[in-house]
Amino acid sequence: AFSLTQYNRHDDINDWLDSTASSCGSRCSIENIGTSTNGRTLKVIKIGKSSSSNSKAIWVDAGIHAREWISPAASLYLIDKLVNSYNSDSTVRSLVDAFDWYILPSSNPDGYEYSYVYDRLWRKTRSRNSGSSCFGADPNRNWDYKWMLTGASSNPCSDTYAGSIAFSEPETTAMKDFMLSKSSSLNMYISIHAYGQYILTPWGYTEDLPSDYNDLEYVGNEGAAGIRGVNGRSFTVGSSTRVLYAAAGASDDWAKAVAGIKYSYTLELRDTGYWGFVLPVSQITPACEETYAGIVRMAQAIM
Ligand code: 0X9
Ligand code: ZN
Repeated sequence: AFSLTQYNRHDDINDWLDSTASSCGSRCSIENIGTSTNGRTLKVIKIGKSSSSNSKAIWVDAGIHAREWISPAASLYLIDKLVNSYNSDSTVRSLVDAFDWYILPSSNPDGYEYSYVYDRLWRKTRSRNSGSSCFGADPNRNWDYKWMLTGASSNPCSDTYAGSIAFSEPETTAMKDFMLSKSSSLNMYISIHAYGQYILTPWGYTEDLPSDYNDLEYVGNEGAAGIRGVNGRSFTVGSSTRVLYAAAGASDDWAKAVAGIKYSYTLELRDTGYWGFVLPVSQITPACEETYAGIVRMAQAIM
């Protein structure tokens, strides 16, 4: 059964998205943006002032990497807040009135279910690779911007296998097609991952910084301040290459360079390695609360 305080199965997440959207009336709608390799539906919930379109929009995806279970959980908490606190919370009301929110909580459902049932530390998708007995590509090395330039592998058995070609995976293809269809309104891209406690900006393919890096850093610092205010956790703000490592073909670089979304971020949620990917259930709520506060501050900063 679905619960915001547990790690949920993919089908339960999608059922909850449908029921949440129908309970929120004209402020919400559901779009099925594609199908995973093994036939699971990629469901985006749109939350905004009305069924008509806002001129500004924010995209949030979660669960690109299968084992990072806190990521879908944090996106569901965000959805619950935006939908169910609209009438009681003036912050929520202003954010829903100002932006269309497009949120995809389960971006790699085959990998997520595989990590749930067979291998807790599975990272990639579950597509077949011709000529190899290893499955899957890294959906965060599969995007068509500087694809395979650095920090990615051409070995299908590697955890950072970039795929046979860019957008070889139906999951990344569905995401990019949808994002391109909304790109004129999207102002911010947020991809939720774990772990390490970072707010990462482009670029991940080079040590060079984007020309508007100061703007991205300012909004990132606002997010980190929002997070710190909840439980005191420190998140490091900086470009992926400079504060983490170089890795090309990731969604954030594509969102900025190709879709033209100025404010593009990868959030690496808690912790810093004690539990790592296997974050205990007891930390779901505090992690979701701090992530929510960070995203609120980032959205307010670009309003
Ligand atoms: O390596 C990744 O894909 C991300 N870290 S994770 O531990 N969740 O796998 C970081 C991606 C940062 N962005 C770029 N390198 N462009
Ligand atoms: Zn990740």
